[in-house]
Amino acid sequence: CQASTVRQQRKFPDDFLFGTATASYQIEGAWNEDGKGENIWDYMTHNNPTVIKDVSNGDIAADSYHNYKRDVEIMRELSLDAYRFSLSWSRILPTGMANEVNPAGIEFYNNYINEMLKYNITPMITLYHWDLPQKLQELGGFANPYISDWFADYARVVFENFGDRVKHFITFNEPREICFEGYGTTTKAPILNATAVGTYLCAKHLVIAHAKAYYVYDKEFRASQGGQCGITISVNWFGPHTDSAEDQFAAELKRQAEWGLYAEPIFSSEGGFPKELSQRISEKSAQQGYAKSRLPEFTAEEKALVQGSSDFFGVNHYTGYLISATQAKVQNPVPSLPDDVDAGTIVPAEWPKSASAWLTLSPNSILYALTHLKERYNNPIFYITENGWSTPPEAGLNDDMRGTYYRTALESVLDTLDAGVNLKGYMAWSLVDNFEWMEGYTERFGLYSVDFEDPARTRTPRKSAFIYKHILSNRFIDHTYEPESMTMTID
Ligand code: GBH
Repeated sequence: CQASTVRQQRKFPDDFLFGTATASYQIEGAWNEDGKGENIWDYMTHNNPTVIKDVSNGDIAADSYHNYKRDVEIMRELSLDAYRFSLSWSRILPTGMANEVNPAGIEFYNNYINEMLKYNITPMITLYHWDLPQKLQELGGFANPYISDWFADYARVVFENFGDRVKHFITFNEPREICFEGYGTTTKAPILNATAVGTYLCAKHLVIAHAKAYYVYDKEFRASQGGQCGITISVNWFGPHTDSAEDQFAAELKRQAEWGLYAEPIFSSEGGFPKELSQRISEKSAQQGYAKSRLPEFTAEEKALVQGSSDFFGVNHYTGYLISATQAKVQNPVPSLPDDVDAGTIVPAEWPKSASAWLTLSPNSILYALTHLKERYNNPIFYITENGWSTPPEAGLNDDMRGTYYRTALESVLDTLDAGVNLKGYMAWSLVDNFEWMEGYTERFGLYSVDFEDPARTRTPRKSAFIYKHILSNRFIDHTYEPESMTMTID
C-alpha cells in the first residue's frame, strides 16, 4: 500500500523489551499436585462452580505445569525478549505462611526460569496474580492488616530462591481487580460483595503489603541481586465525555477510584489516597451515618513507608471509556465505590468490539493513559505489563482483529515514546489461551490457541502470533505484512 512506503518508519529502541504475559491460575493447572495448597480460585470454583460462565475451572487449564518446555519453545518461536508470569503463592507456601516451603514448588519455578534463561529470555515475575492461599482468606485475606506481613514473608522466600537469576519483580497484579472486583463486588474471588468498606480496606492493606515487600527487596536483596521491584496497576483510559467542567471532574474522580486509589499512595509526591476521591467518600460516609469515612486513613508512618516504594510503574492497559457526570448513569449499590463516584460510562458505538463485554478498541488510549501518568507522577520507568484482545472460541486461528488491535496499540506505544514517556517494554496478553476467570474458556486471549479438548493441550499459533513476531523482530510496524504460511519456526 502506497501510504506505508511513503510514511516515515518509526522504530522501537533495541533495548525495548517485547514479551508476553500470563498468570499462574490461568495456565498452570496441576491444582493439587506435588504439595500445592488450595487457593481462593480452587476453593471458589470447586464449592461454587456456577459462578463461572461455562462452569469450568483452572484445575488443568493450559496444563503449563507439565507443558512449560513447550511454552518456552513458543517464546523462542515468537523471538520474545521477555516473559512475564506469576507464581502460585500456595504452590510455594501451601498454607500461605512462610514457615513451610514446598520444595517441589521451588523446583518447578527454577526449571521454568532456567529454561527461559537458556534461550536468553528475560523472566519477569509477578508475585501475586489473584490466587491467594485459601487459609489466608479464611483469616480475612486483604481485609486483615496482617496480610502485609504474610506477603512480605512470602516475598522474601521468592527473592531468596529466584532473585539470583530474576531481575524484574512485580508485587501485585492489578490492585483494583483484587480489591474492587474481589471485595467490593462479585466479579472475582473471593466474591465478598462487601460494597461499603471492602474495597477501601483492601486498598490500604494492599499498598502497605506492596511497600513492605518492596523494602524486603530494597534492604535485603538489592545490593547482592541488583534487580528492580515494582507494581502493576490496571490503567484503562477514562476521558471526559464532553469538555464541560462537570464531565472533566467526573472523569478525574473515576480515574482516582479506578487506579488513583493504588497509584497515588505509591507514586505521588504528596503520598496518601487521592484528594478529591477521599473528600467525596468522607462526605458520603457522613451523609450515610458512618462515624468515620469508609476510606481508612494512613498513619504518617504508613504514608511515608508506601510513598516512593516502587522502582517502576507496571501498566495493564486494554481499553478506554468516556465518563459523564449526567448521562448513562446506572443505579449502583448504596454505599459502594461506584456510588461514591456516581458517574456514567459511555462507549461510542463505532469502537470495534472484542469477545469481552468490557473491551473495545478505543483510539489512542495508550497515549492518553501513559502521558497522563507521566505528568502526574513525574515520569517514572513504565512497563506495559499487559495489553491484548479477545476473540470467541469459534474464531479459531483466524484472528485478524487481534492483529489489527496489536498494530494499533503499538502505533500508540510509538506515539507514547515520541511524547517522552519513560516506557521500557511491552507485554502482550497472552502467550496462550487460558482460563479467563469468571468467563471460563468462553473468551480467548492467546497469540497461540490451546485445544482444551485435547489432553495434551496442543498449542497452535494464530495469525496474530506471526504479526507480533514480525513487529518485534523488525522493531517496526509493517501494516501490510501477511504470514506466508501458518508454520512457525525458531529463528
Ligand atoms: C487482565 O485484567 C488480567 O490481569 C488478566 O488476568 C486477564 O486474563 C486479562 O485482563 C483479560 O481479561 O466487566 O465486571 O465482568 C484486565 C482488567 C478485566 C478489569 C475485565 C475488568 C471486567 C469485569 N479487566 N474486568 S466485568
